[in-house]
Amino acid sequence: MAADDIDLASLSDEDLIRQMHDDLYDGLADEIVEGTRILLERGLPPDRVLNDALVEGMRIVGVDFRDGILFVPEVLLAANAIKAGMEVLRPLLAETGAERIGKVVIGTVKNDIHDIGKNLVAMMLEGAGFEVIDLGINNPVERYLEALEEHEPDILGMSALLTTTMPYMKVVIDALVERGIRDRYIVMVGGAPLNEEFGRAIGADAYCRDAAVAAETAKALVQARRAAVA
Ligand code: B1M
Repeated sequence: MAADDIDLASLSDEDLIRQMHDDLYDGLADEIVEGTRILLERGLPPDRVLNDALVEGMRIVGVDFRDGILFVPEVLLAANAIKAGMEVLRPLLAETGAERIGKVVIGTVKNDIHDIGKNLVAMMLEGAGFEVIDLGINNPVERYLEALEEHEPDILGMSALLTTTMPYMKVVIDALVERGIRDRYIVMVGGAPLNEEFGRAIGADAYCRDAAVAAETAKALVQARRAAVA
């Protein structure tokens, strides 16, 4: 049974989604897992559960975090709760019958520990048929370079959620240029404070506003590159 003895299974889809926003806000991971399972059992598509229940709930948390109503400890609990829900969705979002179509190295940049969006992007890329090497958070340029050398991916993906850390993406791209290896990789960037213009300005191949766009863009760019060398 959920918080305050609310029987989540008795709620309509809309009420359950609203309740999940509250539960995410309160950092109630068990309730988020239960709500996610109920919505899936009722036949809601995983991307709808993800966007309407989980990501929208986190957006609401973000607003109150910005306004000083919520603080880091509460937001950490909300982050744990959304991650618990994402784990239920993972096999559905990352499942693919398709052959591997390419390899991606992805990570959040140095001094940035936000990983929820990056994890979603990684899941959707797996679902689109990519092998994903996830470097986690707080990656210095050296870590990206090592991983590129070790894994020889088609794509380098970088995520940043802070206006103070997004410029670091250019540090990484400049390092690729300096070493004469920029053209070996498709560079994709994303994260809430970025936009198309920023992506262009730092020399990325693509800025992607969300995980679904990232998966589509990755497929299109890898196919275009293969076609160009064929
Ligand atoms: Co942070 N935080 N946070 N935070 N946090 C933001 C980003 C902030 C906007 C909140 C706010 O003020 N409204 C603000 C940044 C302001 C700014 O830079 N202008 C902020 C701040 C200030 C901070 C701290 C500095 C707070 C402090 O300590 N005083 C601190 C910094 C820590 C650090 O990194 N050094 C901090 C800490 C934290 C927590 C640890 C508490 C927690 C992170 C937990 C975790 O990730 N494990 C946290 C959280 C959760 C948030 C908010 C509330 C939610 C972020 C999130 O997960 N969104 C966030 C507010 C917000 O963004 N509205 C906020 C859900 C996720 C699905 O979306 O990450 O945007 P998002 O990812 C999307 C797209 O952006 C895109 O696809 C994803 C899925 O569709 N995408 C890509 C992302 N990466 C991509 C890569 C791609 C392609 C697409 O290609 C490679």
